[in-house]
Amino acid sequence: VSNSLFKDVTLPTGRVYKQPTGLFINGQFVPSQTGKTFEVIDPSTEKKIVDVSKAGVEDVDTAVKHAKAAFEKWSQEDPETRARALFKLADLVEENAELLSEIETMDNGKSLMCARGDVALVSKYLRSCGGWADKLFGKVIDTGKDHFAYSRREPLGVCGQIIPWNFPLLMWSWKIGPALATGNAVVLKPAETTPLSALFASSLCAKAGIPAGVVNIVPGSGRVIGERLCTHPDIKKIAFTGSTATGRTIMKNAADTIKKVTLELGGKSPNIVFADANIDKAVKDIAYGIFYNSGEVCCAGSRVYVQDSVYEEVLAKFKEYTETLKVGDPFDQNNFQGAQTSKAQLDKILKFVDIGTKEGGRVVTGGTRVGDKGYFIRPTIFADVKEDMSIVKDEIFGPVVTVSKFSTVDEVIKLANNSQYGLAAGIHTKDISKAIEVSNRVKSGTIWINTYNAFHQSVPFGGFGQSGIGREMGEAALDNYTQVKSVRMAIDRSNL
Ligand code: TXE
Repeated sequence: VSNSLFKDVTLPTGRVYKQPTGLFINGQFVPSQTGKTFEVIDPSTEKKIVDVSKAGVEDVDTAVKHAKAAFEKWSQEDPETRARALFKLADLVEENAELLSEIETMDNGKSLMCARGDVALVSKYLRSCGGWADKLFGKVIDTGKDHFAYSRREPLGVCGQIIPWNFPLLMWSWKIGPALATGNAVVLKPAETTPLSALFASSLCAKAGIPAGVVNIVPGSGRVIGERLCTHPDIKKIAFTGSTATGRTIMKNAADTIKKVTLELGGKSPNIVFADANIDKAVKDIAYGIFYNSGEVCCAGSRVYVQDSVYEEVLAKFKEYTETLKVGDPFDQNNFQGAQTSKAQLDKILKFVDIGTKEGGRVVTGGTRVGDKGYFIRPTIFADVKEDMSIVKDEIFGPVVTVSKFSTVDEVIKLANNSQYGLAAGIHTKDISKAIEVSNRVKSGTIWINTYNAFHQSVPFGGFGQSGIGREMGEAALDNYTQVKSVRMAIDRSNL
């Protein structure tokens, strides 16, 4: 290990820490074989934080080789050993929670409040996965008196995992947690813009008792090493979170080796406010639904539908509340919203605002960049939108929401389902029957009633339609990382 791969980084809080900047392969931080690196930028200041080693195809191949060897032992460990390691890793994340939150805020631009929420869920989720490790049950199957039949759940092998930049550490935990609990080994690629928290957190693996080679982290290009993960013959499964477009490419690339594929993709989630809702609470929920994490949330409630009799009231209150949300330095706790993650994302969002205006949408508030240093944008509300406008159809992935009117339950269900996506939906009403009826008929993987973005480590999350395949968190996540083996034995009565 080269100590030069651990760099002193000063966080905006003044705290100095050692950031691992190498590839994490077989329990060691190592430079890439080509020696190549890439810059990691702080999106709030546009300044370079550090250079990180850039993995190439050959580094992925090395990581897979070690992961394959490590899998042979790890998959044979007692479930209790795997549980203990995940519990310990959860404890270590908790012990380092403030540091990890600060790293995440610096690297992603999200407010410190958001980052703290993420890190809290990371440790809860890892602990929850530890709890599942010794609860992988098969079934005894009655196939008649002449045989004994049962099923068992076995791990897949080496899993390739590709994660995005909006929740870098949380996605690291959603990926490695269930994979390790079920006895797999992983090679994980963080997003190019946000590799720091996953590298730091993975450095805690050895202390947690996770053997070298079980977790490998390879920062680098999606098109180069992301593709290698999808085509490598020794990788048995790909788990991906990111855009629907890249999800399609991943499925195609994984096809030749018939990899198991799970995908958590984009969304354009409807958030429905009925006239009988607690309006003041609903207004806060729809604001939180879209502006939380600077709108960089796959399940963001980006299409708000308001019942006609309260439309004007909700719109006025939504505007008023939104204008109280401060944008700026994510380390300043008066600010609700930090920076967008990258220049590319900022430009994409501003382009959508421009398109929305040209299409005839009315900007009720926001729509502009804040300052000229750092990728900050004001929370933006569009009204007077039509269903066929691209700002209503396409995922913007920023703090931009459209508000439209509806009158009946049937109408709003039709509007809600008018999307290729189906990740989440929100329903705000005091009427229980209405809430249940609408939640049954809206086609999405998660429904939040009188709340939004309300994640829990035990509740499965994933998409209908083009929002994805498979479910993360809860018991459902175990299915992504296990395969069923059936055993049937003849009963020999000749010696009885
Ligand atoms: O996403 P990509 P990008 C959406 C969001 C955003 C848009 C573009 O709308 O504006 O996608 O963001 C890796 N083979 N979401 O370009 O490409 C890449 O390196 C294998 C929604 O950043 O999906 C990164 O690690 N991997 C989403 C990861 O895929 C490839 C979160 C995600 O990048 C690859 C992120 C390839 N060919 C973006 N190309 C959500 N649903 O949460 C790229 N990657």
